[in-house]
Amino acid sequence: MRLLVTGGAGFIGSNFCHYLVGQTDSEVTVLDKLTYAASRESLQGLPSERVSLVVGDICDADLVDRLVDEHDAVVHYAAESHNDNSLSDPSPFIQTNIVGTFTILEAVRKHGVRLHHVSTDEVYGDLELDDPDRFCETTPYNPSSPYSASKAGSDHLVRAWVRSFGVQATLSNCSNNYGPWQHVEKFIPRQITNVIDGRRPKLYGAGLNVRDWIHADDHSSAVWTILTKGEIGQTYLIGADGEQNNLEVIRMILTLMGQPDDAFDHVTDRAGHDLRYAIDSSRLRRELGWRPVYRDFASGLERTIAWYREHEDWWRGHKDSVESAYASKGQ
Ligand code: NAD
Ligand code: TDX
Repeated sequence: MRLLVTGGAGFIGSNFCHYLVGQTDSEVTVLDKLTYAASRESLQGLPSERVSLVVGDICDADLVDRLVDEHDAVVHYAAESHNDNSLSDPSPFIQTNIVGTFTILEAVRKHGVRLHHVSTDEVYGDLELDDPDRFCETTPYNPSSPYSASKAGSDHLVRAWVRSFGVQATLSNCSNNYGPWQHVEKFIPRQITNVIDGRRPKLYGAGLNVRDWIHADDHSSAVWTILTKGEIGQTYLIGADGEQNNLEVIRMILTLMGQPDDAFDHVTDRAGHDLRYAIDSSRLRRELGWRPVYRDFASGLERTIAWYREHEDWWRGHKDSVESAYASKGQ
């Protein structure tokens, strides 16, 4: 299969490219604008005869049209992805996440090319801590932030293009990913690199907010499963039963890194901070036979800590500017 992977130089997209090279015989073209969140290094080591990078914008209709025409399927990861940034400046979120997805939809419609659209569980809003229910494919949309609202908008566009124009698309909504190549602005890499640097980890508010963690490799295998076995027009939720509150995660990181588990700071909470995400992925498991490999969050976290220790050159250049931006907001 010749695959066009948008956002393939970002965190999850680059992990997906490594998965494709290791587990399939696909040829891959990455289309990526190389925003602050991307890195060419995340694609280093992949064979050039199977993986190539086109630097460009998913909102560039001519470029997208030409690339889509040259491929058998598009896996669409490209997005502005950080909630905190969407609170400071929503504009690029509307442009890339909504207009960019529209641009891809028009190209796959014209050329009859298969699309898999990668989305997030945040489109469903949040759950109470004691709610026995988890998100499932029929949970109503109720996004809280400009980021999650823009992703919800992109999901609605994909569904409308399936229904109105017969576009051959599937969708997935996944929970919080962790693993290598994640930008240091995000929760887990920020805290790991803080400890490496002798800074104290920063916990928003009381830290009781729950996230449902999945390793990026498991997200990749789920996307490949849906791309190859999923039913057109359907949505699949991806999750690995990894609920942890943020306080527990910071304590785990500190302990795994040999520090006292109370050596962190409480900082200003995120505006509109979603309380809890939790995914019921039973449809994906039952209908398509997918299973996560990383079942033990602590050992996945330990490997991720080791990766950030070994790849300081990769994240070092971003660290000070990320921390100054957070500090200016009291975070
Ligand atoms: P990321 O920010 O690490 O990477 C996004 C990539 O998209 C970057 O390489 C960036 O350069 C590229 N990009 C941004 N705007 C672009 C544009 N206009 N044209 C071309 N490329 C552009 O994000 P991520 O965490 O890897 O997330 C990837 C996808 O997965 C997103 O769609 C996100 O909504 C979704 N998702 C993420 C998570 C998570 O936990 N990170 C969970 C569920 C779903
Ligand atoms: O320093 C921090 N301290 C802190 O307590 C940061 C950066 C975050 N947090 C909290 C906020 C969240 O409750 O940690 C939790 C995780 O924060 P993020 O890493 O920013 O992730 P989140 O907002 O949950 O969104 C992530 O998962 C869903 C991705 O960034 C999204 O792209 C994805 O859709």
